[in-house]
Amino acid sequence: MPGATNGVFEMPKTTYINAQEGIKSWLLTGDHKRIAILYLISISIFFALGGIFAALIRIELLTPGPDLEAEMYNRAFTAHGIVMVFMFLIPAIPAVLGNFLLPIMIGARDLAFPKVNLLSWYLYMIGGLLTLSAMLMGGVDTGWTFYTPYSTSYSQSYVFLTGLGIFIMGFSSITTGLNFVITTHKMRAPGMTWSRLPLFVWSQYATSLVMLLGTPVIAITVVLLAAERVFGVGVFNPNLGGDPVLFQHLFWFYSHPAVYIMVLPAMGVISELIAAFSRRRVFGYSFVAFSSLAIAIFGFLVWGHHLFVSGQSAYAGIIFSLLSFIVAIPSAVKVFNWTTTLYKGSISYETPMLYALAFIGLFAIGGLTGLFCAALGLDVHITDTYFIIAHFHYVMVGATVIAYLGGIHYWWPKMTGRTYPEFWGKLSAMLIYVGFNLTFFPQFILGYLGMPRRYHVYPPEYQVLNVLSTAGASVLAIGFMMPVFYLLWSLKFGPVAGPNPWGAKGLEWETASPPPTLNFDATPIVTEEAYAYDAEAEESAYQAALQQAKHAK
Ligand code: HEM
Ligand SMILES: [Cu+2]
Repeated sequence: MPGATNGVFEMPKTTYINAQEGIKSWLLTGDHKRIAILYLISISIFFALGGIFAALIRIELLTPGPDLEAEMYNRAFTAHGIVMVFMFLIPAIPAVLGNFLLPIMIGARDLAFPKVNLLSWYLYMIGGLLTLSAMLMGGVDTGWTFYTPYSTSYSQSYVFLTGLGIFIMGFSSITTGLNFVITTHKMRAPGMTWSRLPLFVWSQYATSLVMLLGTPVIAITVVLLAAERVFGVGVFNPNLGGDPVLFQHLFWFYSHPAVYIMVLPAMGVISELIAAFSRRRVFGYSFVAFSSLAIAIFGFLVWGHHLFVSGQSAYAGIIFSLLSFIVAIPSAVKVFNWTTTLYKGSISYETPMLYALAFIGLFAIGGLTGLFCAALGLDVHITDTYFIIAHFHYVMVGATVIAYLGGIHYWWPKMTGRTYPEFWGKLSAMLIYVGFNLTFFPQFILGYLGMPRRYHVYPPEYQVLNVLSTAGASVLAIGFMMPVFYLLWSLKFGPVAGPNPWGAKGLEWETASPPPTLNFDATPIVTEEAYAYDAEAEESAYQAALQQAKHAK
């Protein structure tokens, strides 16, 4: 609302939101900020849908006996996995926060190819709606991993249509990656050198490389799957002369790097939050920046740790085990650097910071249990159990979703021009933290005790832990729903934020909230390092000393 005021700040008159009016101006926009909002809306809807499938799973597992039919259960967990991975986790941070912030953070007016950016949203929607229509027609029962030959020769479900949807969404990921890489190379403002880039931009850059190099592999894998399923071309089915393990290699050659597509942007968000709320430059900036690239590169060398029990050679197993330990090092470097940044920082505990601190703890658990899985001998016992489920939920929810929400809360005032009520923000962050741990920690124990994944019935001795998990999921669901209400409320009633409500560093805080269509009134010229909080603190200490000296005279 132009002209609205909270007594301190006024809403800017023209912003990217009201620059043009009507639905059409949104659906045909080239503005990266508007496209980010389109993604935000669609991704939130898909997240809710994935949540409904999760609820079905947790309700089934509340009791040892069957509630749903086995067939139905298979379709529910498959739908949950596909929606959450391909329609939420992979696009979430890059497409919403990356789209909105990357150009602003480097001082550019937009991405390099605004129309391609819009195209990538359409590809995402077309692919997503195809996948969704397959679900409405009856869904898929293969699991999100589509293992062959079941998926190509036996499954009676909508594998092809779902695969087509994922194939198309893949191109959305590729075009976004391309846009980000070129924008980061070509469109930085004067003075915005590589060593001054915010760490969020570095992480988006590394993620984009993985998107560009990895996604074509999943695309071709889906094509091969379709060729075998539809035309009977023997690629994966041994009866037709194919090799089923080949599918696992191809699938994980993409899908392991894909877990870094999900977590690298999250790490980028956390670097921003930790710096802003401890008022310090991120410790070891260049280590944090380069560890993103290291993760992107090493992430391509460890896919075989998903094949430890597939019959791959023992030597391959040993090497993949070793390499998997190595890929954890750059992640550990980041955790070390964030923790060190907190040391002697002047920390404040606003909502986004609660998410950042939650991230550090939960990602540590997720990453360390990754090492359990990476240990060849141990993984033979825990593979395909609830231990794996717990591991990857700690990283995908505990890290990625938490960072996404932290980022949404941090940049919400920038995106909308208004602030939300801190009390509700903090309360929901805490409910999410408690609910999340209650849901997923018991699953480590269940898996260690031998409960396999993907079954709809289980022996009664597993029930107590499953009840805890379902109870936790209910708390988690409430925590996730709360922001929908208070964020929507804030759009109309929230106090006007002003350009820099957190007093944070970074070009995005130097322009209006919400920003104008071209982001800045004049191209910014960058003269300082990223997160120059220390310089500011030194300057004010110097000024204070000067004042004192004057008084002493
Ligand atoms: C710290 C480094 C990590 C290591 C060493 C690691 C290791 C592993 C290993 C060895 C497995 C296979 C276990 C099995 O199936 O028997 C696994 C599964 C998995 N991990 Fe991780 N992981 C790490 C980080 C992550 C991250 C950051 C994510 C996601 C953001 C992730 C997501 C997954 C998923 C989705 C699966 C299981 C997929 C499935 O079978 O459905 N991991 N991890
Ligand atoms: Cu992996």
